Amino acid sequence: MADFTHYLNDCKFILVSNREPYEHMQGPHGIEVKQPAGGLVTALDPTMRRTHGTWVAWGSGTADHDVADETGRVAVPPGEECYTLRRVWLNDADVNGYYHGFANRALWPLCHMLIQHFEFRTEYWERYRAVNLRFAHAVADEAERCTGRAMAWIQDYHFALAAEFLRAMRPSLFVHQFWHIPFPPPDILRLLPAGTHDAVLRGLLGNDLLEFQIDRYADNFLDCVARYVPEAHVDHGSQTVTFRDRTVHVGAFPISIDFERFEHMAASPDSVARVKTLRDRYAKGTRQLGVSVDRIDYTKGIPERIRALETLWTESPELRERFTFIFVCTPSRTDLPAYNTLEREVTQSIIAVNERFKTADWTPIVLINENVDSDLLAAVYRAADLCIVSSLQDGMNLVAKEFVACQLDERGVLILSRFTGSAEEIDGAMLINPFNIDGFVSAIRSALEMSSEERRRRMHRMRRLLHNSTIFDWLDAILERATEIMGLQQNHAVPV
Ligand code: ADQ
Repeated sequence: MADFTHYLNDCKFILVSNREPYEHMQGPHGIEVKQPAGGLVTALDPTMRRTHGTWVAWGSGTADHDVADETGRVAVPPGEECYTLRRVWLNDADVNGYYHGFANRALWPLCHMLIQHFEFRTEYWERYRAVNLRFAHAVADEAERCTGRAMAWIQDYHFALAAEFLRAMRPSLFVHQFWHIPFPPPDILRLLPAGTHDAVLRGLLGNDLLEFQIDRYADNFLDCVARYVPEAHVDHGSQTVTFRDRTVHVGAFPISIDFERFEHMAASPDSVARVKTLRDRYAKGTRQLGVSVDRIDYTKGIPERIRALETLWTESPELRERFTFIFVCTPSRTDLPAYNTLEREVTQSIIAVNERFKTADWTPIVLINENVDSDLLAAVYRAADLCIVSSLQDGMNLVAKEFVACQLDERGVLILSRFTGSAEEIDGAMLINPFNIDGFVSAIRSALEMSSEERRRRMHRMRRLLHNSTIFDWLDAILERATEIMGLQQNHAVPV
């Protein structure tokens, strides 16, 4: 595992995210600790352990209060206690306004340019501001506790305003932020009311460095600043903004996965046995197996995918019984009506497709409507002949990269929406436009007909590329750039 401590010598590292790395829950036998399975926690937890930093996050667990001190601090990981988790407490109204409201009903659809889902309410915005301010206070307090330098690293669209608040509280603190989702062009951002879209931009300009997944999102951000923040000066060439006598750096840092971990999971004896079972059941003889994996979210192009499969089996009856599709999807954001409606629609349309085409020994779509553990996911990816990622917009999309990592036999074809960040990085996938159903269908058909040599050639190319572009390379590139800018700032600091 890569070591990043040299970037953080004598510098306190404060990480800020909405979700916490450890959640304490009331269980039937007392307090239990849960660690979310996400790639970000897996990548950052070892760095936090080695640097003894502080992770500031929403204390969402039912027993979080019971184990934290009066400021919300608790030492983690349980039993090892090498870094501090500082919990920020949110009540139901906070969660409703800040998280479900402004973050997920306003910013999420706007950034994905799916404006039919966009909903702005003043109360959401006010809660979002209040919660961002509360997080900024917690971070400033953590920075105050150290004598030397400190670096705060903010994650994502939940905290568009935190950097500006922090800058006012602790002007010397180095602050940077990774924006995991797309950033929209000016005409979309301005659907937020006047005074709000420019406040979001000014908030983000509180950072010293702002990291996006790809250059296109960074360019959109710079275009928005040029248009809506008159006092800022944008230099597209150097990707910098001069604002209030400071330089804000902007750049592209494509996130990735722990490639070797997925490779190892796919290669394990358990996985080999599961691959055999899956292929015996769904891909015997000349039958092929497709897969998709996602949270049920309107950005992921799930209805479009079902429609493409239905059209394929309608127009090419010879492919019935020759191609089975495993649909792994997990409900998400179930507190929002749009997500509940989508989940119902997805289930109903899969049932309808199966009713229409199924035969005595063939079910076209196998629905796994739950969260699957990553060992099983690795086996499903390895067993598949093709994987479909059909997002209408997606910051990066890690499923595409996980599929490639698990394709040890280099048999699979990746059908990838051109509207994902991954599509701009990975060379070797079949790119589709999920809005163009006919083009989508013909891509699936071509993938099914693709020769094994062509599949191997494409997959080999993608595997080679992603081997050298892992989540650790991502972290390394960001910390290297951040410390470089920090060094530049120190060299230019005027002695007082
Ligand atoms: P997401 O929108 O959640 O992430 P994605 O990048 O695909 O999208 O990551 C989803 C993760 O959840 C993957 O690791 C996947 O394996 C897992 N997952 C999904 N469904 C699952 C299931 N049913 N069972 C088990 N695991 C499942 C946001 C942005 C993305 C960006 C990431 C990281 O929207 O564009 O790539 O953050 O920056």
